[in-house]
Amino acid sequence: MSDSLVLVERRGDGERRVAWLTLNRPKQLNALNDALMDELGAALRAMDADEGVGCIVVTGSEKAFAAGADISAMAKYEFMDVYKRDFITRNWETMRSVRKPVIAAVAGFALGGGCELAMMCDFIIAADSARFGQPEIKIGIIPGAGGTQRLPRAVGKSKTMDMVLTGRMMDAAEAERAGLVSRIVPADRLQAEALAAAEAICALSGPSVMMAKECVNRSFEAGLSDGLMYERRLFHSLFATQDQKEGMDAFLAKRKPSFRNA
Ligand code: DAK
Repeated sequence: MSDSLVLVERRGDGERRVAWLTLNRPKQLNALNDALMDELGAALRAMDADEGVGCIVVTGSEKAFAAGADISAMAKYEFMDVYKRDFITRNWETMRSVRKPVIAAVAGFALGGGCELAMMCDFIIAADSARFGQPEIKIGIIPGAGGTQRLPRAVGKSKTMDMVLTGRMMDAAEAERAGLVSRIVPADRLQAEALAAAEAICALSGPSVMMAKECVNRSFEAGLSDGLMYERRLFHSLFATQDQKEGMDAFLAKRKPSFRNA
């Protein structure tokens, strides 16, 4: 097994391929330390810039997507250590700047920073073995990578309060009912299903995929009128692309489109 904390592969057969990023600290249940987050950030930046990549999948092991930030690394920190060094904000925020779609393929534990990392991705495909939670309260802290902000946007206030204040876990079925995950698949099908979803995205027009992601993300930042205007302007701009002509011509000619990402 490689020493890398994040394994980077390219999967799929299409012209644009899937970047497959596997968190690789299995003995520590993929506890997220600074070195791992540095590697993940570097891989995300590289794959986002790679013209041959159309979609990114982030995954972990069968037992854990990630069981949270590394408690052994955090245990000794004082307030001034974390405040002055802007504790782990530096490498955690990379995910927010990725423009290509990122799918979290989650099996096993996604806890604390692991749940927050999954929520930073564009959508979550969960194995039936997945368990989500924000248990930080049990070790005397609170979620620090967006859990108190992204979880209520996904599942509402009541369930977020329940999760954050009691630290309990929810299983995949509850997570799907609550809207945290987009779909559940049998654990032994997780990789195949995530790859199929990512390949389907790779086959589409890259610019329209990126604009769709931008617009949905905008809905979390802007009021409705501004969000609608943002969508309208990007929608209009797609009529300047070759791929819009190709997509519509192909539909009318009853053939498969051949997108050029232009
Ligand atoms: N950190 C370090 N090591 C961990 C770990 C973690 N979060 N989770 C598990 N491990 C290690 C265990 O210590 C154990 O190591 P050894 O004893 O074998 O050396 C090994 O992984 C296997 O774990 P267990 O023996 O405990 O396995 P079990 O199946 O019995 O239990 C478990 C699995 C997931 C229920 C349990 O390991 C557990 O409760 N883990 C801790 C979960 C947790 O509290 N997570 C939240 C951590 S706090 C921020 C960004 C992020 C954060 C904060 C700020 N900024 C951007 C500012 C995030 C904070 C957190 O995530």
